[in-house]
Amino acid sequence: MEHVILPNDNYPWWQRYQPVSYQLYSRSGTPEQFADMVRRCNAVGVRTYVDAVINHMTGLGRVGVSYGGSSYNGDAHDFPGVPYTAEHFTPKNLCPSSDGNVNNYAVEENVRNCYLVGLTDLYGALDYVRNAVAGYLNNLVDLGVAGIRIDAAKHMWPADIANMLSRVKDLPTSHGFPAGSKLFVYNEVIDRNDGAVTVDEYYDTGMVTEFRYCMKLAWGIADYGQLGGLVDYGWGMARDDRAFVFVDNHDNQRGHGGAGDVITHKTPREYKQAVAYMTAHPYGFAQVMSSYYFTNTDEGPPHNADWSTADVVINADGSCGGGWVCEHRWNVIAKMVRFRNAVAGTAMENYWNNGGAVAFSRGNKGFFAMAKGGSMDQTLSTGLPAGTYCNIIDSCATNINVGSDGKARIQINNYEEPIVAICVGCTA
Ligand code: QV4
Ligand code: CA
Repeated sequence: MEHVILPNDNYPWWQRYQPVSYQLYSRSGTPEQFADMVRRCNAVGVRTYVDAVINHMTGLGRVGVSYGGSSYNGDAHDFPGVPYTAEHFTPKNLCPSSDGNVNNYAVEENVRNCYLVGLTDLYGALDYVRNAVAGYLNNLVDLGVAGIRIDAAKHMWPADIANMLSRVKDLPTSHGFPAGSKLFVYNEVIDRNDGAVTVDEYYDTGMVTEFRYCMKLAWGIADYGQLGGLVDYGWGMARDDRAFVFVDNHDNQRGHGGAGDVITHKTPREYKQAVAYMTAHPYGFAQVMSSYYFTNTDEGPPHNADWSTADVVINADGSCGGGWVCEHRWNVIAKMVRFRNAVAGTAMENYWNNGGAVAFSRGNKGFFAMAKGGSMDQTLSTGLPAGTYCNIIDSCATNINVGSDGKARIQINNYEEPIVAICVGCTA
C-alpha cells in the first residue's frame, strides 16, 4: 500500500510499515504492475502473500505525499487516501500509558490500545475501520493474492481481526484456486514468554509466528544435543497446526523485533544447517527467508539511481547478484524444500542424536541426517522400504542402500553441506 517516503533517512526499508492509504502504489511500483506480477505468478503455480499493515497508519509527525498522490499528516490523523480522520484512531482514554506509546508489554490494553513506536493506532472496534481494512483485503483477493501476514497482530484485538476477516470473500477460481478457498492468514505475534499477549489468543484468526522457534533452533545448531527439545510445548510454543516457523525474518536478522539468538545468512554454513533441520522437521508451517545484503540495519534493498527497488540479477549458475542474497536459491535450501514436500503429512520417527550428528525418518517416505562437524559414519534405521536411494543434497552423486531391515550406512563427508536427505521417488 502507499506508505511514507523518507528521503532524509535514505528511504529505509521500514518506511513501508507506515501506511498512507490502501492504494497499491509503493516503492516497488504501481497497482497495474502488482496485478500483473500476481497474475503471472499464479499462472505458474507461485502464490503471493502480502504483508498487511492494518494496526496503524504513519508515525506521528510524518507529513507528505505518497507514491500514488495521497497526502498524509500523522499529527492530524488525516489520511484522505482511505479516507481516515481523527475519529478512526484509538481514543486516548483507552491507552493506559503516560506518553501514549506502547511501553508495558505486561498490560494487554497498553500493547493493543497505545501507539507502537508512535504509529497512529487504528480503532479496530469501529465498523468503518473494519470495513476499510476488509475493502483493502478484498481488493488483494480480487487480484489473486493467496494470503496475508498480519503485521503487528499482537497490537490488535483478536476479535477485531476476526471481524475484518469475516468480511473477506473466498479466493477467486479465475486465478486457479479451488472453489471455497480462504485467504491464508498468519498473525505476527512476537511471544517469547515475555508479556501479557500470547500466541494461543490468535488460533481462531489463522497461524501465528513462533519466535521461540528461532531461538531454540539457534541453540540447537550451536549444540546439537539440544535439537531434540526444539518444539517445547511446556514453554508455551504454538500448537503444531498453528505454528508459523522460520529461522529468521526481516526484523530479527537486523536487530529489530524479536532479535537475539538468531542465525542468518551472514553465517552461511550454520544457516544451511538451520534451514535444513527446519524443513526436515514436521513441526509447523515453514517459511524460507530471502534477503538482501546490508551493512546498516536501516538500509533499504538494492536500488536504482532514483531509489526505486532494483531488479534481482540472476547469475549464470542460478545464484543471485546485485546485492540480493536469495537464500531460497541456495543448493541445500532449494533441495530441502523438495524434501519437505515429498514427505508432507508424515511423522518424525527413528530419531537419533549423538550430540554431534542427528538423523530421523519421516514416516516411510524420507530420511534425513546432518553432521555438525562435517562427517559421520553410522548405520541407522531409516524407516524406508529396502532399495537404493540417492542423496538429493549432492544432486544424487552418492547412493544410500537401505536393507530389508530398514537400516542403512549413513556416511557424510562434506564440510560446507554436511547433510543427507533421501526420499521415495526423489531424483536429482
Ligand atoms: C520514533 C521514535 C518513537 C516516537 C516516534 C514518534 O523511536 O519513540 O514515539 O518516532 O514520532 C520507525 C522508526 C522509529 C519511529 C517510528 C515512527 O524506527 O524510531 O519512532 O518509525 O516514525 C518497522 C521497524 C520500526 C519502524 C516501523 C515503522 O522495525 O523500527 O519504526 O517499521 O516504520 C515489536 C512489535 C512487532 C514489530 C516489532 C518491530 O510487537 O509487531 O516490534 N514488528 C512489525 C514489523 C516491523 C515493523 C512493525 C511491526 C510496525 O515486522 O518491521 O516495524 O509496522 O516487537
Ligand atoms: Ca492497536
